Amino acid sequence: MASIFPSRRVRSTPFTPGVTAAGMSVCTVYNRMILPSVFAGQEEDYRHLKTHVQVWDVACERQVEVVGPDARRLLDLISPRDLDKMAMDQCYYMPAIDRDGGMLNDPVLVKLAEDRFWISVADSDYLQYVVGVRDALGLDAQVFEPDVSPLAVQGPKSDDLMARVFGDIARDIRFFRYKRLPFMGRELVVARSGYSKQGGFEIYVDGSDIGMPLWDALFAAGADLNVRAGCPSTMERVEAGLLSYGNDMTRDNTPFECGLGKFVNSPRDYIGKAGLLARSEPTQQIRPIEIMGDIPPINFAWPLRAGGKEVGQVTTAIWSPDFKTNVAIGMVDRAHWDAGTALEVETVAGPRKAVVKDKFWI
Ligand code: THG
Repeated sequence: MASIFPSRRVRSTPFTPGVTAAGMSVCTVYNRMILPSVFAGQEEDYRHLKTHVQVWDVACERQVEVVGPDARRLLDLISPRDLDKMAMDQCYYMPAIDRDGGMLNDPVLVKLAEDRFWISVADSDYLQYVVGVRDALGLDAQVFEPDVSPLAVQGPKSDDLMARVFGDIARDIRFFRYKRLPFMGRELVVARSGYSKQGGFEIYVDGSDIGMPLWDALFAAGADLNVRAGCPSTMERVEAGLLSYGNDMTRDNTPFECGLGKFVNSPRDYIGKAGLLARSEPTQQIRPIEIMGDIPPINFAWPLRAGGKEVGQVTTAIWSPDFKTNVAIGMVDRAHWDAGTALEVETVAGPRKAVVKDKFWI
């Protein structure tokens, strides 16, 4: 495959010199920004993530900042999740929907002040939707993309590495909460969160200029912890059932179909509430799927069949070194979604036997 032609349209990140020097061998584009995909090798990266600690350039998780007198009103209009109990130091996984309940994004919402939020978006132009709602209603809030780039520290030794750079106080951060911790004279939002189930943190690096200094500080402090550059691992995130917008769900799906119904609890009259609640009994839903035999890489949805009839699609599939089988995420029709149901998946390399699992692997 060819490499990416350099241009201003495909953005580098504050950490690009770091990931380049660390041997990024494959990358993708996410929110029009470079996202590393592989360093030493998919399986080696996965094993290292589960054993040591990695630093991830996830600057492509861009922030949509909403600030001003009507910031909370704007959030209440677009959030199906009840924000009333959201604490000042809290992060919420939040389905973002249109008026019909179709998923537009699945961001992490960060509450910075009563009148100031970051929407940490997945790969879609959600900022434009938020601007559209604000402008249609004439709300008094600014909506923009600040110079803030998340850097994730993930893996079982994350607490040890973070304590060395930010002090033992980092160990006290609770899941999906954050503290403001100083680095080079700036207060950075440091949350216990991240796109893996190996434990870890996300540092919202406020100002590109301190990106490489922070990168270098983490690597200098973690040499004996075997810290390495890493990136979200498809193997690990499918084992964990972490969803990828654009892969596992699109605007064609509701949060209920994605198993995100527990995040639909706002008592308010948000945009799309009626449309969404009318679809609260889904006829298809995301399921863990095991696939037998050798499978090729997946770059489009593979049809799932039962008795020759299409009953869903596999949206992500990959070999799991730990479970020694192919793990997958699929969208499956109700009549076939029970655990234990035998299906056939039409891969590009031919049909394979598959089975619906009762839960994800980790
Ligand atoms: N971190 C931040 N921003 C992000 C992502 C992230 N933006 C893009 C993308 N990832 C958004 N998607 C997800 C998907 C899953 C999770 C976070 C963001 C996640 N889910 C946990 C789970 O499903 O077990 C926890 C959910 C919960 O209990 O609240 O972490 O990774 N900053």
